[in-house]
Amino acid sequence: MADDDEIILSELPDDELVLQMHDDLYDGLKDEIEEGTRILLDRGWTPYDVLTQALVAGMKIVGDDFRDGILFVPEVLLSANAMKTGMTILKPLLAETGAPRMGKMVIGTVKGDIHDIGKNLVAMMMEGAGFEVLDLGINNSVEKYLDALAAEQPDILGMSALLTTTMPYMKVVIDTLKEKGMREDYIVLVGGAPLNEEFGKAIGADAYCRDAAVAVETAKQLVARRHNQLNA
Ligand code: B1M
Repeated sequence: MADDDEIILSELPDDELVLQMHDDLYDGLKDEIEEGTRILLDRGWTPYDVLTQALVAGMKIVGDDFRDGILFVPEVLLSANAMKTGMTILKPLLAETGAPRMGKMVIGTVKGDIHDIGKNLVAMMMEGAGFEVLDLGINNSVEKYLDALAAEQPDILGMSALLTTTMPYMKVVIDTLKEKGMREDYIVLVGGAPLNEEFGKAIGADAYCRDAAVAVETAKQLVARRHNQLNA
């Protein structure tokens, strides 16, 4: 029998369940995040709403308290793992939209940086929008990006950086593409919390993407523009 004060997630109304999931994410409770994610989906929530309202919004609270020195790396790692459990459930559903093939993207987090939640989210949403995505993971050197570009010939190169110390590496990659005369072969999109529009322009990217939804919209627009130019 359950303790008197044990919270039964399935008995909570939607708004309270979402708040409880924020708490559970904060506490790094993987099983509860998995259960909450499934409950919301069973109640007819779209995968996108579960992702943004329950998981991403919860991770924002974790991020704020990490910044303010209230949470530390081990706790944030647990939250990140709980978040990934929820994302694993949502991934096939987001990819299942039956959208027509839009193009191909190679994406990875830059060298020196191991943050991958935002990058994974972008990859998931791009797949959901009909893009084929090759995810290079974290800590990618310029050589790794170049090898993947040569092997995959994508329309888009996506790079993610979450640290002010690693974001300049994006310029190293773009400059190398320029040196090799390959820059115009790809649309280069960049993103990550410390970046902004100005930085994206300064390093020579085609666009800075504030979030995963913007990444999808920008990718669609730039790929369409490129196809029109090639067919003109
Ligand atoms: Co780190 N960390 N962390 N961390 N961490 C930040 C980034 C930080 C801002 C926290 C803080 O102090 N406020 C800070 C960076 C400060 C700075 O440089 N300005 C920081 C630090 C300092 C560090 C360490 C140095 C801590 C230490 O060891 N002392 C260390 C660095 C390790 C390394 O990389 N070498 C470190 C480690 C970690 C963990 C391992 C504990 C964990 C990562 C786990 C993982 O990713 N598997 C972690 C986490 C979780 C965070 C925070 C709390 C959350 C990041 C996250 O997942 N956000 C973060 C605080 C914050 O960002 N406010 C922080 C949720 C995610 C959905 O958002 O990643 O922004 P985000 O992605 C968004 C957009 O940015 C955009 O779309 C995404 C979805 O909408 N986007 C793209 C991202 N990439 C894109 C690529 C695109 C397009 C859009 O390509 C086209």
